[in-house]
Amino acid sequence: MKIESVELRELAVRLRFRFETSFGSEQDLRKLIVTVRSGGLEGYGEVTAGNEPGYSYETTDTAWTALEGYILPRLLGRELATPAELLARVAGVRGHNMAVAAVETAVWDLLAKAAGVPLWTYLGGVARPLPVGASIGIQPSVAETVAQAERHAEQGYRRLKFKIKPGWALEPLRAVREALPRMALSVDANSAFRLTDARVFQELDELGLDYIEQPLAHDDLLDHAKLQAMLATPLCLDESVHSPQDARKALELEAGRVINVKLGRVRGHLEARRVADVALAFGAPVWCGGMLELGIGRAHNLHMTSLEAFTLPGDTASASRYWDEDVVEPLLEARDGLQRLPDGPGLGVELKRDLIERLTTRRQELAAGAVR
Ligand code: OSB
Ligand code: MG
Repeated sequence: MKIESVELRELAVRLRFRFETSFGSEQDLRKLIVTVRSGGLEGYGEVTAGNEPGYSYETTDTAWTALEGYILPRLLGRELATPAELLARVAGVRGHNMAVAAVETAVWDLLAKAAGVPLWTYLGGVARPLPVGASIGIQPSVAETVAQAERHAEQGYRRLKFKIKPGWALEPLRAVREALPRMALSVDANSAFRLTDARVFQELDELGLDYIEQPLAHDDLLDHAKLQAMLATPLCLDESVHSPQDARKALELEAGRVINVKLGRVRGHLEARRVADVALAFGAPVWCGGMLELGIGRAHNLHMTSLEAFTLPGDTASASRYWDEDVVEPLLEARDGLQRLPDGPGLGVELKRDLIERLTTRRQELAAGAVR
């Protein structure tokens, strides 16, 4: 398959709610979508970076720059038979995993379409209903947190995850646990605490949480291992794991016992599958994290979640939870906390081209031969 051209588009989209985490708060998002063209077919990918470098150093703008300046010039006009060849061609680009993942996942979509099979089949997944949970941002009050928890539990979500930060952890979680004694619950600190805050986690340890996600610094496996040794609740790593090697080191050190896999963070489907394989070898459960994706990224998440290693509910909630209108059809909706795999070749979703055109704020077409 020869990559003939790639279209980059930036879309301005508004979340149905303001999403607050320990690293910031956002509602108006700038999203990049990538279309890769080859042999009359199109593959779609989505950049999962935020507007600001809060979760990761990558942003919408760094992803555009990396794709235009360094990643796409290494791919345009090239004959690529497999995603492994794509990764080899961009091996000289250190980091910028979310930018690479957008085109890597688009190429998987293309390859699956060329083979005439759904992406989950091409990835080696298993057709099954996919249990999903909801990630609930920091709320203005404990009462609002409990109300959100009850609403999402009623909608059938299989696990509720609450964003926490120093000063906002014990009180809201104790209230939620009291309201929902048997619900699967977790928390996500997005790296906001230090080992000297261990007391907070020892108190959370009493609430029967499924796991505590990324309590400590993004690059600190050592202190995560020290904290894990003090707790019965498994720690789950998100920001700390960018590769299969990171996963191995984390699990070998017991810096955590669960891994959140995000396509953007680990460079795409091939590396995500390798992270899942490492976790499987350690007996550590994995689940698919979310990055407030539009339908393209959401569909990729569902296909990835079809892999057998994904045994815990993911963050891939209903599209309508996030957006008044999504950019793909069909709408990816969970029913009773279960998402279904889209069928049809590749991603199995169609772009709503008129809507995408209306949301577009920046567009660029890069063609083989037209760039260096
Ligand atoms: O840490 O999982 C996270 C969103 C943006 C950045 C980081 C995270 C999140 C979420 C939202 O938790 C998950 C979702 O509902 O898409
Ligand atoms: Mg997280």
